[in-house]
Amino acid sequence: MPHRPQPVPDRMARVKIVAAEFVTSAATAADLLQTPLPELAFAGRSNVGKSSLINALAGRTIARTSAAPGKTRLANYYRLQPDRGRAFHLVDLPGYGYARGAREGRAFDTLAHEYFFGGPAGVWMRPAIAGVALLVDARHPGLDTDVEACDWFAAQGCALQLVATKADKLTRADRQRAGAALVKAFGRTALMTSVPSGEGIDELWVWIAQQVEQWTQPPR
Ligand SMILES: Nc1nc2c(ncn2[C@@H]2O[C@H](COP(=O)(O)OP(=O)(O)O)[C@@H](O)[C@H]2O)c(=O)[nH]1
Ligand SMILES: [Mg+2]
Repeated sequence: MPHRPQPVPDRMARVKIVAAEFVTSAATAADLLQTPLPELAFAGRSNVGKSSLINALAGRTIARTSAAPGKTRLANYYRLQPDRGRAFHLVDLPGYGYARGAREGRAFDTLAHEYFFGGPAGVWMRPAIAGVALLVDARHPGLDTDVEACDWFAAQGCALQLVATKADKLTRADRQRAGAALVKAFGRTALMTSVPSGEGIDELWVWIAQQVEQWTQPPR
């Protein structure tokens, strides 16, 4: 089915990225950055397409992608400067749930928890977080690990966007079924995206730009 782009508000449409670069990888809480920039965190299972989506959003290759799951056990920071508005960080959180109960799942739990609550007191939500995009594979709606992650992020009270990836792999019939299954499993609508067709990229930009715009730097 050819992808028909949804209309997006003119003001936000077609964000141009004037600079995009990899900043650093954090393996432990001590490596997590403390900067004055707002952060958009990308979470999801290994191989769901986080790095590919970050490259599509950036309009260039800044994140390493891999057909073999389970490579990223780090939080990777990318700095993006849109043509309008402030610069921000995209934070690619470690993939989770590839092998249940395996080391990777625990690494996600630890680093994601520290990412959210890593302050000296260990009780505040990282003030830099402007929003979380939770990526789920459109072909596998409602996996336990994804639903658990969604509930966990929602409970932290941050702006959360559910993003379904690899929509190009669905037939028209599968697509309708997947959309309904996603709503049933997560209780929210997922934004359908595809890197090869470009579906959903502008819409995701609209959401990101809104979160970055609405974010206010917390008092120090
Ligand atoms: N067909 C299709 N493949 C995708 C899409 N996004 C990612 N992939 C593929 O899925 C694999 C994992 O992607 P990657 O971005 O490395 O996943 P990550 O582990 O979540 O960072 C790679 O082989 C990508 O080429 C998509 O939208 N459509
Ligand atoms: Mg990756």
